[in-house]
Amino acid sequence: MGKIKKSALITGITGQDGSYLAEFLLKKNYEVHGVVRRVALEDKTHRFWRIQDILNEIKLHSASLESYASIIKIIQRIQPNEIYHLGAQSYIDYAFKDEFSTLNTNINGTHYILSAIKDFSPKSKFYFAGSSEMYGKVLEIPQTEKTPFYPRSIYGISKVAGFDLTRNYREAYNLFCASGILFNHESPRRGFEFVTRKISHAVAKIKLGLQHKLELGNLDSKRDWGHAKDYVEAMWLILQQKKPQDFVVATGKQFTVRDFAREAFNCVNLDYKKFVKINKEFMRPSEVDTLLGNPIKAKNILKWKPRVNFQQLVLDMVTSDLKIVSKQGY
Ligand code: NDP
Ligand code: GDR
Repeated sequence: MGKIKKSALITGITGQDGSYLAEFLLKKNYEVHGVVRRVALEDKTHRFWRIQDILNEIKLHSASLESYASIIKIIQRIQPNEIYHLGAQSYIDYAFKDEFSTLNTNINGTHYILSAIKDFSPKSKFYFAGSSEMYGKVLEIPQTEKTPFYPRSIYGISKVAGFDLTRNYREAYNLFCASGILFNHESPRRGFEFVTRKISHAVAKIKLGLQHKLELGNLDSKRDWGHAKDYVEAMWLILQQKKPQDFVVATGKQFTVRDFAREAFNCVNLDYKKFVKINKEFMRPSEVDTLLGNPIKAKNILKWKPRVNFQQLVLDMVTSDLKIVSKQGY
């Protein structure tokens, strides 16, 4: 008799991380389930671009993170071994513009899933997508699992609440609930609204003569950037531990937005200074100036380390966008 397959449920499976995680788990022979919004099911071509190649291998369920009833139904029916809660309103600039729905989706969505696990599937292991944005106006450099949080946006506040809920369900109900505190991670599948993809996509268009300038906000902001493919492996490792614990997942190296732009333009032998213009519209009301993680705990306990460095990440994104723009013309 063959080994029984492990099952995993991913919220946010249509997003950058969800799509890489689904591929990673399929390779490990998991039965992969994904939660998607009903609107996504109605517009598969646009909404499923990241999971197009694996659509036949995964099972999709429509539910809303705003509806406890819809979440219960899925968790009760599947009783997955592992639940990766990645679904969230994740774009910080947008969170400033629509605070209420960001809080509603990110906090209630997390609470609904935890509560459904407690009542209907207490053996499911739960992963929460925590974020370096929780450190916000950093109180220590570099940031570790012990650094206090000081969020600077509604998004950051919602993630601190999700992190606290996760810890509370772990401690109060003895469930396997753990958070990864992931620093920025990017890839050719990054959404176009985030600064790295905005840059790599613009570089491709400028190189091909389809765009002439790139408008950005704060070029001095510093981030610890890794590759999403490496980071989804850390999520899985966190749920393979004997006991649930929280981990910082980062590269331990820091670069500015300017460095990213310089490197991306260098990939196509252009000078970023000739194309990048500052537009105050892209500045935030309260900025997170600097983020730098210390991934030593992940290194020692999870035996995890990033494989892709900053230069390789930038090259991967620019190369991919050059191919896409050459083919599609935009
Ligand atoms: P994306 O923005 O690429 O994906 C977000 C996912 O959440 C999408 O599948 C989206 O679905 C879904 N979603 C958004 N709002 C709702 C909603 N109201 N109801 C149901 N689903 C919803 O994010 P990433 O893949 O980059 O990030 C994954 C998670 O990790 C997020 O929680 C993010 O906050 C967190 N994180 C990300 C980091 C990063 O650098 N990438 C760093 C630290 C944390 P749809 O396609 O239908 O819009
Ligand atoms: P971030 O990512 O806010 O760190 O959140 P983003 O790429 O949006 O911003 C990074 C930094 O770049 C500066 N910046 C600009 N940002 C955007 N989007 N557009 C611009 O034109 C621009 N110019 C400068 C920003 O001010 C900021 O300092 C990401 C998300 O994935 C979150 O969900 C996740 O939790 C964190 O990373 C860790």
